[in-house]
Amino acid sequence: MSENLFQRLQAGFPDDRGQTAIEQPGGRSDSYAELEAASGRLARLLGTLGVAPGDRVAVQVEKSAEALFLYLACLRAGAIYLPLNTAYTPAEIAYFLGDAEPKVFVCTPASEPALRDVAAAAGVARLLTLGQQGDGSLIEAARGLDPAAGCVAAADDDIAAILYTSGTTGRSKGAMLSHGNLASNAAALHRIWGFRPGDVLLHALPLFHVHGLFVASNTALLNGSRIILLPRFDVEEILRLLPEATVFMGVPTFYTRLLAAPGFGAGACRNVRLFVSGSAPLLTETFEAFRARSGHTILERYGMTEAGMITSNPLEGERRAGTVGLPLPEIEVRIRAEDGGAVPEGEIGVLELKGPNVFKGYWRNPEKTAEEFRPDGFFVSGDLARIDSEGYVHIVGRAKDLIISGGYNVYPKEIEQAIDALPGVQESAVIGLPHPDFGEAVGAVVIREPGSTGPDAEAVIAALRQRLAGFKVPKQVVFAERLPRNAMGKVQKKELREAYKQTFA
Ligand code: MCA
Ligand code: AMP
Repeated sequence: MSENLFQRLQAGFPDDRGQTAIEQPGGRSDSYAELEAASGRLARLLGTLGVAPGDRVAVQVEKSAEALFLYLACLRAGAIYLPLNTAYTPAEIAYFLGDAEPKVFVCTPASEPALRDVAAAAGVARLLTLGQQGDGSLIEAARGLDPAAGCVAAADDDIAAILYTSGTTGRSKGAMLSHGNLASNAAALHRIWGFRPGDVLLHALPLFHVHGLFVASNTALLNGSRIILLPRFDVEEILRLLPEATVFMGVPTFYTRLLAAPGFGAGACRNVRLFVSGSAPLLTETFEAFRARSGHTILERYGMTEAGMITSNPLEGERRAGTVGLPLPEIEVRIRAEDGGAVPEGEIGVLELKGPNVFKGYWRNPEKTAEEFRPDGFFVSGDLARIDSEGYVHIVGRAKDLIISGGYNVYPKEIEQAIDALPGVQESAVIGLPHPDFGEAVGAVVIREPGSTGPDAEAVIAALRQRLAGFKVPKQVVFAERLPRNAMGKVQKKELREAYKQTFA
């Protein structure tokens, strides 16, 4: 079946469109009728701005109902939605705009002065603003437009969204996700996680990544659920609102922070039927502590930007600590050696996968796309895994040099390049170190040029802050005489991780 993702979601909206779709605590509530009308007006607006199917609409805004409506409007108009982390600096935004060439860029009213020139330099035709309270020029411009915008036809292969994901080379690549990719994943999760009438989602994840935008929002919309939309993760707010929810999704940091809150316990979870964790490894210790404290067994699942969700622990049946469960329906998963060769059953290798969820390739980067697929169409995840005798997948590490900090991915290469460019620095190695709050935190080992006395750690951090999103800036910078290398000259990051593993203990 080939249909616009919006229409597929719409098929799950409640018959009574007066029911609540989005509730913003302390703010407005919008019904499903309002969600349809608001996204319709925005879709019309995109049309009047000359946005045609396939044109990109880049968006860097705070979380709000309107941000979700804008996503839905892009689907309806056949435009490609391109969400960007609010932490990105203007220098980072310049790269994304230059690469994606969006027709429209929506930013916050507060960041507009800093981004006006950046957008103009990238040739963006229209810069609009959207504030967290639904203020800004975007909503102004859509006011009074006909809400009955309809929905353009979309084939399964038509691109619905581009999500940038960094790479081992230090350059971000835009993963092109089609209507079919997103629809199949939403339908599969909706089914296997047993979404049912009356489910209420407490939504605390950001809306610019797969987890908050597709996994959480698409499944809840497909269910016609009430979504309690929090602007950000805030423990006090979660404790206050959790009793109203039946489903909660988060990165492991959400769960460790809940466990650190004295007020958290079974009472707060009394109506919850499902806690989902993903985006980073959930420690067995967190899994067990959460079960003991709340009486709930967290359901851990595994995914990536290029493929949405890939495996999940079962809703019914055993949810095993330290595993990410079984492949989703219609998704094939296998373990291969790094060179693509076979590995004995049960042994560790690189996880490869194939299915209707797998993306269409990297935006304007066919070479990189080709590198990540095997000739028989399997996508190479870059994650090291093994599959046990009962089919449960265990993610045991990463073949790619990647740090996951509080659910955000940081590619060391990008940070190393920024450090190496600083005067007085000869080279650097960026590593992930165990961190009690973020799981892993970014650390940098810096080698100064011979005879150079600077920069010091503060200067490195201050310089990086100018260019890079805050979550990428090292939480610790140390200096060394040289980097450990193997016979091939490759930096031995494992050795460095071992040497500095107590840094945040
Ligand atoms: C914020 N900071 C961080 C992080 N977040 N540092 C390291 N890692 C982080 N994740 C820094 C800021 O730069 C700032 O530093 C200081 O912490 C306070 O910022 P604030 O925004 O107030 O922090 P927070 O509200 O405590 O945020 C922590 C958080 C957030 C709630 C865990 O990072 C978060 O929502 N993470 C979820 C990420 C996510 O959705 N991932 C899914 C990706 P300073 O003060 O020094 O400037 S999708 C994915 O991975 C795949 C597909 C999958 O499987 O889901
Ligand atoms: P992203 O590039 O943001 O899409 O992040 C995808 C990566 O997050 C995957 O390739 C994994 O390395 C990691 N990941 C996601 N879920 C899990 C999980 N449950 N356990 C371990 N790693 C995970």
